[in-house]
Amino acid sequence: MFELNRALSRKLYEISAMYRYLGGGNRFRALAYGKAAKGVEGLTEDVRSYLKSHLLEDIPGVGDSISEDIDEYIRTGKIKRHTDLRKEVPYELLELMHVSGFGPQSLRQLHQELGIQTQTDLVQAIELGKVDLLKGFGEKKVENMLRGLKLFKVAKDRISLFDAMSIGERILAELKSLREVRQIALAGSIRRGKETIGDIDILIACLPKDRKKIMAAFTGLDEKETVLMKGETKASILVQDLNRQVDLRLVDESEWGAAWIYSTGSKEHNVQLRTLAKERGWKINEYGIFDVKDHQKLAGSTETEMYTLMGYQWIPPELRENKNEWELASQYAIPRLIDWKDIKGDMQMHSSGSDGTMSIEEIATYVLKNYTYEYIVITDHSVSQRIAGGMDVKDFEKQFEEIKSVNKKLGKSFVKSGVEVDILSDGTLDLPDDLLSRFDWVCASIHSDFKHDNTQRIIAACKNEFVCCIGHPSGRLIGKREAYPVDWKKVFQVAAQTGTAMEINAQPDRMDLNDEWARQAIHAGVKLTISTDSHQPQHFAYMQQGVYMARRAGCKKEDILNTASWNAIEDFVFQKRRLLIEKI
Ligand code: DGT
Ligand code: CA
Ligand code: CA
Ligand code: ZN
Repeated sequence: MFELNRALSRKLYEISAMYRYLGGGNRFRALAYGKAAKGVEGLTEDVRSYLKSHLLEDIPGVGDSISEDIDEYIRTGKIKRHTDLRKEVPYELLELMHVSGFGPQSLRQLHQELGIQTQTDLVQAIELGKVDLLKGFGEKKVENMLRGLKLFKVAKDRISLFDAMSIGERILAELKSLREVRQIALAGSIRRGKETIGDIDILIACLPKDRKKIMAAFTGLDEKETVLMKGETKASILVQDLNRQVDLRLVDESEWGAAWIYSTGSKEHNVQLRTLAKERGWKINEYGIFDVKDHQKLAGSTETEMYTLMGYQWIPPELRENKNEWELASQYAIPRLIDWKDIKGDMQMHSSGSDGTMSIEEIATYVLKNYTYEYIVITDHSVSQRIAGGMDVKDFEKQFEEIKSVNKKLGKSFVKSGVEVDILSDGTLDLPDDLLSRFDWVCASIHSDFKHDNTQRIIAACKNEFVCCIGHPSGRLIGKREAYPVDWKKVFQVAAQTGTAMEINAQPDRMDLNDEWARQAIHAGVKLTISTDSHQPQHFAYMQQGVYMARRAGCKKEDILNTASWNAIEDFVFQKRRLLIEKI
């Protein structure tokens, strides 16, 4: 929200790190700058407003001299202290100071004795056996450093689709304003809606004479950290936000379709496309489709023209993973995939009743102002989730009343009463059935025993007539926790038989179910929900990434419950109850 605050606090953190690296008498400064960085990070107002009212020193951790740095940064976008320090230290190595196996002392030695400036230098020096020769660097320590480097790389390599989208769209918006830009779009994994993103790819069509100007704008963007590469038609920058690489490619309008397909990928999809072209006696590349014999250009300006010439339906980018898209597209059998405009409501969120930050009324007001939904379902935690403010029967009694009164104020039944009830180790639920029967929507989730096979637990929950949906079914947390083992075939079979839905939870570190499992689920006849599991206002925006996941799974509008009116959802709930009662 406050980009300047974020950028400034990052600068201050870096100054702190550089002082820490230098060590000795600089350690005190390192601490001071660390505190100030945190203070700026936690502000709920733009830091410029503090400068205007001469109150910079009111920012927690900011004293006399740091306030001068902040003043300088706001006025000039630079801090001289930062620039000067940067000349003294191996700047690119500093982020390693927190990784196990490294510390300021080791880094200093590597820099001073071996002249190592970058991580690439470091890996090379280790491989050449130069590092073992340093005093205090035994075999064990070097091994430890290599392990640390690997962990660090994995954690740093990719960011969430949500974060990548916000960076990508910001840059897109800035470049779009240039008159010379004829067409502009995101490409690469971001356009395919992958759950995590390596780098961000942007494609622009323009006249050759305008390339220089567009390149200059791209490499001169305010938020860039460094220009990694700049040519006539290609450039890469590193943006400060999350230290991400952004690649730009300029093409002629006549090549737009071919270039967009190429740069969208996936690589595997492109390779297959090339093979298919070869079979037809053609050559395909990022400029178009050409006849091998006379080099005549057959297509290239739009994606549809390219796919059509090849004999295929246009393939939505989310399906370009070289799976079954070719077969479907050759029969023109790719359905209209769900679109985020189809979503009519959000099926999971937490109020301040459990671990959310807003009251139910605040949530309703916020959502009504920012979204066009017809309903939202409040699903606070049940009693076992003590750390997350889990609620008991009495609390829920009160919440039923609260929801009634909020709806009355709104003049419509916008807020539905739901719950995220815990599935206990033995597969039972931690709220009694007579309470569960009174909710509009019951989502059941696993929040414990992540190492065990949880097939039976999920199946048991599906068999409860009041459970409408299983929340974040696989339990994974991207980059932190693997999914627990589950026999999905069995689970989806029972879910379909009992009329239980499965959730696509759109929290960026969950994205659960993922594309593969969601695809299996709908093929087994299971209905899905997409929900944001919001705990604060910014989270409602995750819906779009959830929709991407559903599209990657090949979901149509009808596969997703919350594209339907609330009446239809009620039917779904009642049908399950009837079905299970009849069976008994
Ligand atoms: P990422 O950045 O790791 O999240 O994934 P992508 O798919 O965005 O990969 P990236 O940025 O390396 O390349 C963007 C697209 O460019 C990729 O999806 C397909 C195309 N591409 C890149 N390298 C090759 C290649 O060697 N062969 C072919 N056919 N296409 C490539
Ligand atoms: Ca990419
Ligand atoms: Ca790229
Ligand atoms: Zn949960």
